[in-house]
Amino acid sequence: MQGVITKGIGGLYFVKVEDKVIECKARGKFRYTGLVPVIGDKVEIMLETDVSKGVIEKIYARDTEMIRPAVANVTQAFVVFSLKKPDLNMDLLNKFLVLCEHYRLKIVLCLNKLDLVDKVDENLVQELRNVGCDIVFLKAKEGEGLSELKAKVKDNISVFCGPSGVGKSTILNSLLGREAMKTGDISKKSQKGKHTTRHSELIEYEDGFLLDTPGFSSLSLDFIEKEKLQDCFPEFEKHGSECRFSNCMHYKEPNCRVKEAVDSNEIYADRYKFYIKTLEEIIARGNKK
Ligand SMILES: Nc1nc2c(ncn2[C@@H]2O[C@H](COP(=O)(O)OP(=O)(O)OP(=O)(O)O)[C@@H](O)[C@H]2O)c(=O)[nH]1
Ligand SMILES: [Mg+2]
Ligand SMILES: [Zn+2]
Repeated sequence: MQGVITKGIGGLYFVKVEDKVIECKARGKFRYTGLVPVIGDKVEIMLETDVSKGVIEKIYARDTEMIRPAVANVTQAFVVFSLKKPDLNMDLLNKFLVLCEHYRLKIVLCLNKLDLVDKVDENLVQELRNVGCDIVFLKAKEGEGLSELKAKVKDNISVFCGPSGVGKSTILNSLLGREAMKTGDISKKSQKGKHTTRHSELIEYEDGFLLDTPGFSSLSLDFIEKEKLQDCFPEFEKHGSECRFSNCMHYKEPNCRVKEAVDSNEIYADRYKFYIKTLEEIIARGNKK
C-alpha cells in the first residue's frame, strides 16, 4: 500500500493511506543505508496482523528535500512575515526567499498583520514584485486574505515558513477553522515571537497538505555553492545570460550585465547588495576549509 508520512514521533511514523492513518515503524534496513524517513515521504507500507499498524518497506525518491525542518516533497512555500510586531526584516526576508528558490519551491509571500500599519511602503512592494514574488496581504486574525491563500493549496505540499511571532500558526488555524496549532503572543520587551510552534505535521486541506514550522530568527545560506547562488535571484536571470563571461558571478568581473542592470535600476540595489554579502560569506566559508 502507498501512503504519505504526515507525522513522526520517536521512531513512529503516521502514514496517511487513502482516508486512514496507519502507525508505522521503519524497516531496520533503513538504518544501515542512512536513509531516514521524513514527513512528506511517499512510502510503501505493509500492514501487520493488527491492521492499524504497519511497517515502512520502501521510501520513494524525493522531489525535494528540506533540512530544517526535515521534510520531503514540498512544492510550495508560504513565506510569512508581519509588517509590524515583529517589524519586517528585509535581510531575513531575502534569506528566506533565497532558501525557497534554492529548493525550487513556488513562493507566495504572505505579508501579515496589515491591521497594524496605516499604509504599506509602496517602494517595498515594488521591490518584491520585481523579484517576481506573488504577494498576499493578510489580516489573519480578521480572516482577510485567507481565500486568496486557500486557492493556492490544491495539489501542493505547502510549508509555512518565516520568523517566530509573525502569525504562521494563526493563518493556518484561520484557514482550517479550528485550533490545529497553538499560537502565542510576542514578547513585549523584545517585540519578537516566543517560538511557540515546536513540531511539524502535515495537515490535509483542500486537496493538498499544509505544514506549519517553528519560526527561526536566523538563517545561514553558506551551504549553497557560490556558482549556484545567482540562480536563487530570479530577477538576475534575463541579464546574466548576456554577461561577457559565461560563468560570470556578477561580482568583480568586467562587462557584467547584471551590474549594469543595477546601475540602471532594473535590478534593485538592495537585492544586489544582499547577493554580494551572501556570496562573500560563502567564499569566506570556502577559504576556512
Ligand atoms: N494584530 C494582529 N496580530 C496577529 C495577526 N496574526 C497573528 N497575530 C498575533 O501574532 C502572535 C503570534 O502568532 P502565531 O501564529 O503564534 O505566530 P507564529 O508565526 O506561528 O510563531 P512561532 O510558532 O513562534 O514561529 C499571536 O499573538 C497572534 O494572535 C494579525 O493579522 N494581526
Ligand atoms: Mg507557530
Ligand atoms: Zn555578470
